[in-house]
Amino acid sequence: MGSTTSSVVIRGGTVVNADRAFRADVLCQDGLVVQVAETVSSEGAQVIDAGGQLVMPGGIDPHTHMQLPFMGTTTMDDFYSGTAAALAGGTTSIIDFVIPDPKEPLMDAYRKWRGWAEKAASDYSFHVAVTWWDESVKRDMGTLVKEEGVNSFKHFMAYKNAIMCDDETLVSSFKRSLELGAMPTVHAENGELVFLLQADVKARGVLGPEGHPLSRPPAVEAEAAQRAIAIADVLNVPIYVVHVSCAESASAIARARANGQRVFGEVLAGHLTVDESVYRHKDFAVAAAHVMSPPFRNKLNQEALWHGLQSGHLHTTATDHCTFCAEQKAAGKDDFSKIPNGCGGVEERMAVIWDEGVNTGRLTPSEFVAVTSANAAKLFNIYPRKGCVAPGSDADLVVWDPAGTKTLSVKTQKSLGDFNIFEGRTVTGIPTHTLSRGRIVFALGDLRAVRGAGQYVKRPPFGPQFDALQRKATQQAPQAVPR
Ligand code: URQ
Ligand code: ZN
Ligand code: ZN
Repeated sequence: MGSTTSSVVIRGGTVVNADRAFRADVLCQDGLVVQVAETVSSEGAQVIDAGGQLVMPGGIDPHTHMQLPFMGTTTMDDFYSGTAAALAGGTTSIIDFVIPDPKEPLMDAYRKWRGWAEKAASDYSFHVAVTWWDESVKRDMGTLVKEEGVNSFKHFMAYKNAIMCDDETLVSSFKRSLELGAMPTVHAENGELVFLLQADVKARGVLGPEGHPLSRPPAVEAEAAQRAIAIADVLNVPIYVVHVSCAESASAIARARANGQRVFGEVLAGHLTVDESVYRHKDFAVAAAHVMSPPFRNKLNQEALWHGLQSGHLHTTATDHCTFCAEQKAAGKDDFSKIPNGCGGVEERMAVIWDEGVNTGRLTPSEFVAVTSANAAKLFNIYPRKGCVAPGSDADLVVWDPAGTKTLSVKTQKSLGDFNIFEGRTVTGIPTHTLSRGRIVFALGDLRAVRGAGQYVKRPPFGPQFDALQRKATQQAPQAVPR
């Protein structure tokens, strides 16, 4: 079966979208879904037998870092290897991050990252981080929204003396995001507290990876989440909190949403399944391999995160795929605060969420589609082009065998990382075929990712929906009191 063709028919499967599941064949032509019906003509088409399987929108991972220069090194996966790994796991789009150095013009950083991503095998898009502020940043945000199809801006509230932004930047950038119809997003950890706690933990002689979670307790995340939510509330701008890892942050989001505030939350597959015991592993390399921020938490937090997804207070799942090898992690062998932060997962996310979510009854197949694809497409304004199996949508599809099994391992992963945080986990429910804009890029274990075949996905601003918010924001502005 060749890897490219203008026509593919997926026959005999059950289509699962975020709103419903139904028996249908799918005809793809020239990169698009053209027909979804009980039977479709397969004249001149390649045919995939999906009998007994599900046909779902390809996964969208809204949080990856391919080829990221960070903490003095650069991740193992670049935009080709990372997106190839994604396709092998049924994820067909990533939203990565442009992260300007402080004082680096946003447009310069954006052009740099766009160059790096030309090798991508899957479609991709970028959140752009606002890591500093002046009028040129405000101007570049406008250019990015109006000309480059960026509709989300990231803010790191952690990583002091590096990419952390202060409240002035948060307020200025959130306000600008509302003006532009763009979604502000945050990495919510109080970087000042982390900095102090890191010094405190080391002063007590704890220098190994077990010190990492001690310096970033849930309260440090919850404070930042609540602060970002409060700033967004006052400015009346929506906000998306990335990698929500603890019950406290999930509760803060649920409270804000119950008050009618537009707050959205993302959960990593890792935080749903891996716990803080990994940091006490006797082997430095294993403990260090799990150093990411926010850290893996006490197991009790996992049920709170699942409840967030089930209740609709948390909306997307992601991976924060950011792979550093043992040699890179060893930079922190004498000081945990120097271990490059990041773990993999872009290939495993879909199967892990299916196994832990659907097989346990926490999520229906449609809810699985919502949290692995459709909600990210809606929140970042590319639905139903992405995140849906319907005529006119991109033919980004995954054929899913709910009875198939696989043991996840670094030995078989496509990522160039040398560790797998899901090592040894046997999952039931795996992709058998992945189509990227109608091209068969993964078939029965055979990966046919094509370097450079991925396209940059422009994401339009949230014009009309945001207009009402802007009106409310101005109405709330204090009226001049007549003297
Ligand atoms: O903080 C992030 O999201 C980036 C730098 C990846 N690393 C991590 O530990 N999460
Ligand atoms: Zn982060
Ligand atoms: Zn990240």
